[in-house]
Amino acid sequence: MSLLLVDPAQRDGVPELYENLGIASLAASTRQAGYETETILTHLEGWSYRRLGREIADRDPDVLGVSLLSYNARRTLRLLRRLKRDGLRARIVVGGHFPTFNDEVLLREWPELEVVVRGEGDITLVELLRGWESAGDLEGVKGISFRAGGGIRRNEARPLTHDLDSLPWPVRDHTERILEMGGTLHMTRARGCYANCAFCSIASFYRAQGGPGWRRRSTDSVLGEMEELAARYPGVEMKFLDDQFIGPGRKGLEDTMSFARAIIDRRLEVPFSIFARADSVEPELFRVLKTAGLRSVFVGVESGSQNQLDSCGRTRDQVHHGAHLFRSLYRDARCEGEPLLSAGYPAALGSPGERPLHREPGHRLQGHTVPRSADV
Ligand code: B12
Ligand code: SF4
Repeated sequence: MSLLLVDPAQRDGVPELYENLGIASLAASTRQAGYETETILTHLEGWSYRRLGREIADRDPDVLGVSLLSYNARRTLRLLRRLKRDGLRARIVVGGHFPTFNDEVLLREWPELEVVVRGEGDITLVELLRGWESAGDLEGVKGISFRAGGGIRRNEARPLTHDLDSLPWPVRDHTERILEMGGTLHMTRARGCYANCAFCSIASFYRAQGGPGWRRRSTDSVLGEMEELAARYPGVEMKFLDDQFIGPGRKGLEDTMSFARAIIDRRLEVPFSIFARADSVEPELFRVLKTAGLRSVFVGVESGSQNQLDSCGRTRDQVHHGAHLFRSLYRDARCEGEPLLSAGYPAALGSPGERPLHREPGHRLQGHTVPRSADV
């Protein structure tokens, strides 16, 4: 049974250079289970939706798996409708954040879709393919929604995969080309997040599967993959995509400290970047991480005004604490003549009650901008 996994483009025809680790993880699990899986990253190819349609039709897979986000769902669904009208034979399954929360409406309004996978798809997709292959019923496949008996059936949620080491490492079908084109090398150490910011889908996504939100791979597994990638792509920076690289509480800090020390002990010398919450910024930990190869930290600040931070469940003190520390690390780094540490400040735009920043009372974010920050 052949499977084609597709990440639809962000914008028509604009190339973007990264491996989608959701697709790459699904490809790894299904190949390990013996399926013939091909992957298309539309954004990397720079294809239009029209061209994507032609490429899917030419490949004529038995099963087409599409990853949907809110921003590209409607456009992609219209393409799938057109492909089905034109005779596409493949069974279509969709997954990702948007389908997870919209399974019923998708199945009601888009008859082209056969199954929606909710939550993590690694094991679910393999079980679904086996179910289809054996023409058995799908009632026992946890984590899927599908049409049955004239209605929509929502099977029980699949519990999260607690042992992330049990999953195969993501495939790297496109990485070589991505790097040749100047793109980014993606990595993961953990999945999920322990926080619960009002505007973010992460907590609900993983808690719908029973939690705990944050899980990590063993240090041996991560270092093994880093070593292998470093041997294949020497000197390339690895970008950890984990929603929170640092786990919850004191244990999370200690655990990250041991990970950083393990990198130093193995003399990996791999530059890397991470995402972290401002309240997990602890000076000693970040000094050791920097020695281990940390080059960049992306901190979600969301806003400079307490008004807005309230709606996200954050305090400005946490944010300022983080910003101060990065400033001092930056200065240390500059004094030592080493590579600089920089921080990014994305903002949650469009929150209820939001006002232009210059009208916000007490807005002080810009005063804390770390020099050379890429995303302020
Ligand atoms: C790294 C990242 C990026 C990177 C790389 C994008 C990428 N797709 O690789 C960059 C910076 C480019 C980026 C951009 C954007 N991102 Co982003 N990104 C992430 C982040 C932090 C990690 C993605 C990841 O690799 N996860 C790890 C893998 C293993 O998990 P996964 O992707 O969820 O896949 C699993 C399941 O979802 C499921 N699954 C997924 N697809 C499919 C398909 C099938 C057929 C099946 C069966 C299962 C299945 O199985 C997978 C394996 O378990 C996520 C947050 C997160 N934790 O996922 C946000 C996230 C995906 N991004 C988000 C957004 C909004 C965007 C942008 C639209 C932002 C913008 N305004 O431009 C763009 C869209 C770009 C794009 N083409 O994807 C939102 C999506 C929310 C939504 N409702 O759709 C997320 C969830 C963050 C959030 N909570 O707000 N992003
Ligand atoms: S800390 Fe980040 S990933 Fe976690 S819930 Fe908040 S915004 Fe989402």
